[in-house]
Amino acid sequence: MPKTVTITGAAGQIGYQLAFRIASGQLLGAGEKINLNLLEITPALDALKGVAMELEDCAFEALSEISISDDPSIAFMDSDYAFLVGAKPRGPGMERSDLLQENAKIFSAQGKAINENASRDIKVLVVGNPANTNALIAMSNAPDIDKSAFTAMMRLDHNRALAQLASHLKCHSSELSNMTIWGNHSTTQYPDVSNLKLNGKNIASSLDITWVKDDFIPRVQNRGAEIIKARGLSSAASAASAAIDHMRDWTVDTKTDDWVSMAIPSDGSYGVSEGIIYSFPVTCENGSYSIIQNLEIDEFSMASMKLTEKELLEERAAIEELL
Ligand code: NAX
Repeated sequence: MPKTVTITGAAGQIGYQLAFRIASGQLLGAGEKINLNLLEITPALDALKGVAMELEDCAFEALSEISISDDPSIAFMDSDYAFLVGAKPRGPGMERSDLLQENAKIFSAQGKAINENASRDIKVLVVGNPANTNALIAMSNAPDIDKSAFTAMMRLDHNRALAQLASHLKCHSSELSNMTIWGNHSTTQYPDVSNLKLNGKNIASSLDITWVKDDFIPRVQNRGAEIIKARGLSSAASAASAAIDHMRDWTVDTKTDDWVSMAIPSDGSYGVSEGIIYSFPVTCENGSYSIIQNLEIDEFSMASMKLTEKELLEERAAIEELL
């Protein structure tokens, strides 16, 4: 039986990358057949039709069927993997609270459609911003689906941090491990190198702390803006790549001697308020993730983790009535 993969906002920048990479087998392997359900808003349906035509023209071995729709109940029908990418961007003069409200409407409708139509074992990754709070809204509107099915993307931040560290340490990012992004996918996120290893050896104490605090952390926090400045458009290929990394690691196991950063419903670990979608270091096994426990948290880290938690609590308060 083919697995069903849903992509929302599939005619957008990230969706256009994601659909082709998934259809070519980069999520589940080329031998695993998939159906692609693509969702867009009505005015983008013509563009979406073009995306579907191009997907057909690739004659991908793994791709069985493509469905395009502007109806979430069709797009989430029997969905096993859902990438929630489509979101309302911040328009001119729009306050952050307006942005939260506008997106809350989209993600509550999609949460309901997931609840009514998707596979009970669905895995949901929210990419559309504000991703963590959008995931919280979708989760709250899908009471029949296990809460652990709802996650938000921090993997781009995680990968960006590894790339910056590799460049600074003059090594390859694959030689680095045990780095964490805590909190919200926003400029308050906390990239934490307290446990960083190079080829399995802890190197945190030998890092230049001034570089970490004054260069590395702000650079990772603001990398999205740096890309926009250079490209004139926001990150798209790197975001799609990170989305596949996130979902594939969640489905297949992660390396046992490392961890990844995923925004997941907080269970209160490390004193983080329960329920908010907060990024933790996790390992994945048999399709489930678990938070790495008992890491030592110093004063600087705790203050940074609290700051990003505060922002998520404020976001939750702004859309409380939709939960
Ligand atoms: P685009 O504007 O290129 O594409 C978004 C697409 O979503 C559009 O085609 C739009 O028609 C569609 N859409 C809007 N509302 C929809 C709805 N209710 N149902 C279905 N489709 C809908 O944006 P793109 O560059 O692809 O970015 C998509 C989202 O990812 C944005 O919210 C962006 O901020 C967010 N990002 C999140 C990242 C993360 O790490 N979590 C990083 C990359 C990216 O900035």
